[in-house]
Amino acid sequence: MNKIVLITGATSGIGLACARKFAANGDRLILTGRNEQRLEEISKELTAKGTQVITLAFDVRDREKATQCIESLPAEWKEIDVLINNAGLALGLEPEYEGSYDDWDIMVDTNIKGLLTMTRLVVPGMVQRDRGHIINVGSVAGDAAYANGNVYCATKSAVKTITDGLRIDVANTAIRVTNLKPGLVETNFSNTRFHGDTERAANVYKGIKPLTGDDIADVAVFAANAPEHVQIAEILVLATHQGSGSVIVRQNQ
Ligand code: 8X3
Repeated sequence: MNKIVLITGATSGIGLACARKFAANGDRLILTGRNEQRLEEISKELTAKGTQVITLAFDVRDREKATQCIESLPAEWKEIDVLINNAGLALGLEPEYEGSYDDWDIMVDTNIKGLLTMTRLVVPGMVQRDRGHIINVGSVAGDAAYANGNVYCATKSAVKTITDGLRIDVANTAIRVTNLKPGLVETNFSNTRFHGDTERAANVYKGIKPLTGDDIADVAVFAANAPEHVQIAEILVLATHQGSGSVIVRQNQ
């Protein structure tokens, strides 16, 4: 059935891949992100292929703007079937005792508090309708800390607990809650983590075939389209030569 899917952080990486895959699946999309121009370009691309798209430009850290944007949706678009809490980022990869306060604030405000804001804004309607699905993009980084990952790993660990908590709190409804945990995915992720140091970012994917945003989006589409009695509670998706968050076996190195 044609669903209304809201994707945060839809302008790049896993979010953009989800936008394209859910569009191809015949769904209607509400795409959110900070970059209004990119949102418009993506909307044009998908609209040209027959997808109905609404774009909302806001930063999930801005609770007031997020609230206004969700409230501004036309009545029929407010009936969101799938919320994909994808907006999130890693900033920095250094020992915890040397980390940047600013990087920490941005990660906590986006990965944890932004996800909570979107949940708080969208899920009450789902509860009222007794229908819906929340897919939170967690990470293998949330399963166990890896060297220098400290605060980023902690935010993804929080995503796991917040996702589990929500699943428990809506277990009396038909709403499903999924923690989708990617491993090594080649997107802008490392470039952002290293504050634009492209060489350092490229090294992350050297000697291993990483996952793509499409690989993760395929899994999101699968989870969202599972039969109604099937709740994909948690999925860990790793690159084949990745054993865990910290074990990556590189070829020809
Ligand atoms: C992204 C996966 O292993 O680079 O969350 O932290 S990892």
